[in-house]
Amino acid sequence: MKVLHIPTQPFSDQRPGTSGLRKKVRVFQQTPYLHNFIQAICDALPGHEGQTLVLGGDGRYFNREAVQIILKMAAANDWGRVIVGRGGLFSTPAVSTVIRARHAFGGIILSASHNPGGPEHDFGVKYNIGNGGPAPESVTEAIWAASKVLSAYRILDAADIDIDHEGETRLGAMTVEVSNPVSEYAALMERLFDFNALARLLQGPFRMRFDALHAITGPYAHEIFEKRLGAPMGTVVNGTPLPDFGGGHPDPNLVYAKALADELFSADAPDFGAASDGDGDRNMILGKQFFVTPSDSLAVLAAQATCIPAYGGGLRGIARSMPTSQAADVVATALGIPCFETPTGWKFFGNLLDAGRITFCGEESFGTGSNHIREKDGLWAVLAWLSIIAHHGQSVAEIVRAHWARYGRHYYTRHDYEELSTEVGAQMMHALAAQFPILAGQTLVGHTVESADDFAYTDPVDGSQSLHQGLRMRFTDGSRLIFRLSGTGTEGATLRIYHEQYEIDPARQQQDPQRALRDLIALGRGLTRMEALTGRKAPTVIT
Ligand code: VG1
Ligand code: CO
Repeated sequence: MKVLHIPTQPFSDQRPGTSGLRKKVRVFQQTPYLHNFIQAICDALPGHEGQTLVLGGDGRYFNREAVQIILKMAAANDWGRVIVGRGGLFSTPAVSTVIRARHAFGGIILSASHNPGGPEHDFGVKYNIGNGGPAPESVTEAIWAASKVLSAYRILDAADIDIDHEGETRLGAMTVEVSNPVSEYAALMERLFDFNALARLLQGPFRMRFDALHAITGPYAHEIFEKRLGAPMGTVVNGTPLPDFGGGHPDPNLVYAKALADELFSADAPDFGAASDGDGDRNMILGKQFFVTPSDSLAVLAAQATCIPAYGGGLRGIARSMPTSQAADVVATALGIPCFETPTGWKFFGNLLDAGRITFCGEESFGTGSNHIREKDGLWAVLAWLSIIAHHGQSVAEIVRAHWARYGRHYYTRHDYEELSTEVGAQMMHALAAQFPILAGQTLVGHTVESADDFAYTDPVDGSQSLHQGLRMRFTDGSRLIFRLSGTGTEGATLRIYHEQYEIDPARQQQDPQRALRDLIALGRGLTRMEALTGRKAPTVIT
């Protein structure tokens, strides 16, 4: 088999965003768009020769074709072994698990996560490093730099490989190992959680519904909840991964997981509901007629961590992304452990986890995780919640209300304005930043501005700096209003506005967040001049 050196021209838009490179499927389908990016990854990784790469994706449209191209390019770029999930499938947390368990050099995840799939929608490629986590900015910037100076890519002239049967084959000098995408991950979950206690819960009168939204967690959820824990068949719905996710957004929130939300808010609701996203790293937690905001979820899990065997010794520290509410900070203070505030994106947690400075971390965007891997982990969060429910014998609502009564409630909502024009998005951020220096000390809608700044982060472990990570306003009463542009979209710009307000009085903790936060919401719209500039009267998505 011959290694072909195919001449190519660089593309100018291959800079990875918050989580890998995401583009429309039709962009990736145009040879050599994917080829160039894969070559850039290989070029940016000195020392990968002879090493192991883990490869798989969330099953979205173009997954299988991309796997074949990457296998042939990996062989031509001297990787020693590729561990590919059967059918080309792996969830993001499973890739992280396998990288760590097999001491791989890194992994490639094919997913655009919660973005929709299908010929008209999105595809993505993400590189993870040897700790199992998303490549840090130093690596993503090196990949981008490599993509700009490509003159050729290398690919083996070979037939497609059978990726549907487990076992080993050779591709040139490289070994291809087709492996069960679920087993290593499920085994890790069995080590972390008390599966006997969880089985007792799920085999009793307790009723649970897990909606895999036709994305990657279906096979994992069937195996863990129904097979290993003995939950009744039918506990997991939409469990077969489909290339277009059945036409929906594989995004676990009240808007896109509407069928699940409707069921949990119905008269005959099950006790517990959960969903995850395209690549299985996000989670949404619902109780009977009750929605848990992701920021609260992190705080509750941290406060209750010792209910779970793997965390029985307590937590070293907690980290949250900057726009995530400060509910976790209050718990950290009570526990006497540090709490870190990082920029948005899981890659910023990697160093803190590796250094043993944190045990749990999370993001307001339905992401929660721990030091068991280096990615957020949807099913882990579900198992953690079930463990707490089993331990206390209380409902989700009772657990969260008791948490608020003890630590205070952080009312929280995020409003997304999707598909603005890139120019308008940039203009709004620019105009906001220009107002910021004069805001401190002013009283707006009843809140006095304590500080207003452009968030810059210095990694406490390696000292690396990341600038312009979002515009944040902090008020003297602890409220916050934050603005940032999304780094995962593929069309125009998405502006996210995050609102947070602290309520210590239990008598005032049962309001609808949209109502409790209405003044801050109006302020955010006013400061961005949303309606004047875009005509938009309401956000596209509220979470
Ligand atoms: C969004 C979320 C962020 C998350 C990222 C990747 O990024 O806000 O918290 O880490 O998606 O999640 P952005 O830049 O669009 O706000 V996933 O599940 O799409 O890998
Ligand atoms: Co995801």
